[in-house]
Amino acid sequence: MKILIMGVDGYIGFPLALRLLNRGHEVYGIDNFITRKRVANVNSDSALPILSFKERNARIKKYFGRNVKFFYGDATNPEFMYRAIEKSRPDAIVHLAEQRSAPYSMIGLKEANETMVKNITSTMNLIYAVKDIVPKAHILKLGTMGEYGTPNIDIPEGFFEIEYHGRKDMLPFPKNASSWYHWTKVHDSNNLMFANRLWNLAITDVMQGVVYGTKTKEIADTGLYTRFDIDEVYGTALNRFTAEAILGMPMTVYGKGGQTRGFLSLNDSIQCLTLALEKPPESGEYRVINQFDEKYSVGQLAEMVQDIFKREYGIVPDIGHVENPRVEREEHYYNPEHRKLEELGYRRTKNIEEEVIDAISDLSKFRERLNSLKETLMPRTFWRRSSYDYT
Ligand code: USQ
Repeated sequence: MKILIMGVDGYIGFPLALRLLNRGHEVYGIDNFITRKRVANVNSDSALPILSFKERNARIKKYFGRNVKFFYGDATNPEFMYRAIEKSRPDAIVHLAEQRSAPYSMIGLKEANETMVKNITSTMNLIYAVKDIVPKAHILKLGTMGEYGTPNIDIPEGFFEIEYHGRKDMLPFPKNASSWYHWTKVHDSNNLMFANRLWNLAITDVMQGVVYGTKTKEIADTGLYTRFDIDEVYGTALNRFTAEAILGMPMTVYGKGGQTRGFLSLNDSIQCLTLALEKPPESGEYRVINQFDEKYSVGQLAEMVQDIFKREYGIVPDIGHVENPRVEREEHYYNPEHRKLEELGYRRTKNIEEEVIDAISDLSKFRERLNSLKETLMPRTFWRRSSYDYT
């Protein structure tokens, strides 16, 4: 299959390219390296060293015999998107090219607007370019489990049957996100659903949980590492806890720590995306997949990291309960369904503890680098303080 990955330089995009090449697909990629710039702007960097994309692509050639056919450009530029789709004429496009940090979107009005405009525009550009150039292509769009929020009832995969005043219908499950970033994904989902109704586009909207880990089976040497962010803006819960414990710093559990989410290892996220590509929806179908493996509260994850350190290294890292910078429920019901991936053939590769041990081993090779990121760990982006910065 010919597959175009938007955001091929990112945490998920890069290892996805390796997997797809490994499975014999022809891989095209788009990126404008904005994540590298945005992370540098908050005085941070990937905790694992990563090469420039040019160097990475040379390394890919060495291991896979072929490399990614790369287009440098911005997915929010419609001319660029049309050109890239026209030149690649893909069978499927994976859209991973959005601003992906909830805290970044909550820094202030500038960042909120940037996230709104860029995320929604890139998806609209993709929709129109596919409709006009390759209307049979499969759009695989990365949404988030955070679109649903934390309702006090079970969460279905996209749609549910509801009865109201004696009549029934199958309707989209109500969305209730808790950052501007997560709301952009809700708006994208609405736009994709409508595009499907208008033009019969084949779409998979992936509601992905929080991804953790450093490894996939194709990451054969340090030159193929994917980025790994641990700062308060770009790092996510379990990856941050792992790095904090290595550094001997208290793990930053926000508030009561009862916030429960769906989690998935990087390797299994790549497995799921590959399955969705190789088993596409019917022509004209809008398919929603809840993509996570197991649910945990952040408090449980910190305890798990603590147990691993105690057992494997005889060290007991602290769990620090810090003031929660976010506006979210800290204790709540959480029961999302996730059957579709198993129906497609998904099976977990390693358990969560094995993945964390692998991550500790990778990160420990770069202690100095980790040390240099210490200052970026404590939360500084407080949801309620978000405002317009005049400077
Ligand atoms: N949290 C902590 N301590 C930390 C970091 C986070 O307790 O040091 C808590 C947060 O308060 C939140 C939960 O962990 O309750 C998840 O936060 P996160 O930063 O790990 O993940 P989130 O902001 O939700 O966003 C991440 C990705 C995003 C993706 C989303 C999937 O950055 O791109 O869409 O996970 S999900 O959470 O299922 O919506």
